[in-house]
Amino acid sequence: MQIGIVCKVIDNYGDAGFSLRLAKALAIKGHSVSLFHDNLPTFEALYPANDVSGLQLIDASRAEFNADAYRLLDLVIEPFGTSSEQTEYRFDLAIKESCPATPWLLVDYLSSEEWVESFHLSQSVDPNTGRITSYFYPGFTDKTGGLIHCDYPQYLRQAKNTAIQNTLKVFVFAYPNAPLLELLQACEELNEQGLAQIEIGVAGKLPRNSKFEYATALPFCPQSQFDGLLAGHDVLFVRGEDSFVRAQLAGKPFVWQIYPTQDLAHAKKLADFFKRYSTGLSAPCSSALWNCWASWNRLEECAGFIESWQGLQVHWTELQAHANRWRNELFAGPELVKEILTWRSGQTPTLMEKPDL
Ligand code: TRH
Repeated sequence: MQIGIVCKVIDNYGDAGFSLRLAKALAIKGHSVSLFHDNLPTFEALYPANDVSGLQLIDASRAEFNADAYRLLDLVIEPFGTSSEQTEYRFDLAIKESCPATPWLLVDYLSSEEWVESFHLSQSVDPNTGRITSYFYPGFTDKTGGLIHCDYPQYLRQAKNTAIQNTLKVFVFAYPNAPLLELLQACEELNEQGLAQIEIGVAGKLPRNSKFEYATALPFCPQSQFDGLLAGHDVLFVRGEDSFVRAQLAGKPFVWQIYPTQDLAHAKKLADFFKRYSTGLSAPCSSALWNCWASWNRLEECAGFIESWQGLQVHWTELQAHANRWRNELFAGPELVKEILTWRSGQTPTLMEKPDL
């Protein structure tokens, strides 16, 4: 098939990171994929090699972009519905106009809230044009679209994650409002008191004017190396959506910093996911982990981060075993790329239908 992916980059790396992962996976399955975007520097950071055959990145913010050249698309995927007024270039509208009969699939943000099951694969009709948009919800249950895991490297999938020994290697990818300084100070103290041996790798910069013997600033790596980077650590502080999923596929204990929203909806989403994830943990371990997540996200009415982090140190063995179980469940669960292709195969064929669908 010829597949278009419409990616508007609102902020950070998540929109681009998810779209790129999806595009690469579809191209590797033999489809011809055009990834339309409006932020070249972000894609250059994530995908400097530009080496997946069948995948073409198209900067649709350039004046010479001509949507008419893409009339033959068999499917258009729009991750996150980012084609809203939030963004400047409405190339999504131009593509919509160019291929009016092509199935249009809007892939929403990942959530473990229950309502996503009933909205998954629902449709809406534009009253002006009659155009149908279908809605796809990634998720953690069989009634959702699942997660992208077909691209998880085989050599890492086979690696056994055993109990953490000697040095605890911590990876941190966080938003600027996270209590990073507290984490660094707490680890420094634990190390100096001989209570632990912790090393920390921070994606991005270390706090200004700080000197931490055990912490290193990590440069941004291409997305193709990201799973390897995570697998080289024992505990993962991740954020947003894509790194959050990859930490789970890595099968490591993790602390999730959710993308904060002004209406504070993120607090409920964090709690909903935690409830699902923590099932099967002992009560003391679950409560220690939640304290750490809540304080890392600076939720109201939670203990300080230093105290929470110290409280977590006795639980690594249980958390590691749990992370392995959870990862196996995810690998056995629905796979997003496959789900999208299955859905597309059930759609009314367009005039341009290709036999290889
Ligand atoms: O960058 P993010 O905070 O993205 C966010 C979220 O997706 C959020 O939900 C969304 O609303 C907002 O963007 C617009 O975090 P996320 O989702 O983990 O995306 C980061 C991507 O960057 C992911 O694909 C992994 C990749 N990455 C690398 O390839 N190399 C690196 O060194 C690092 C740190 C990340």
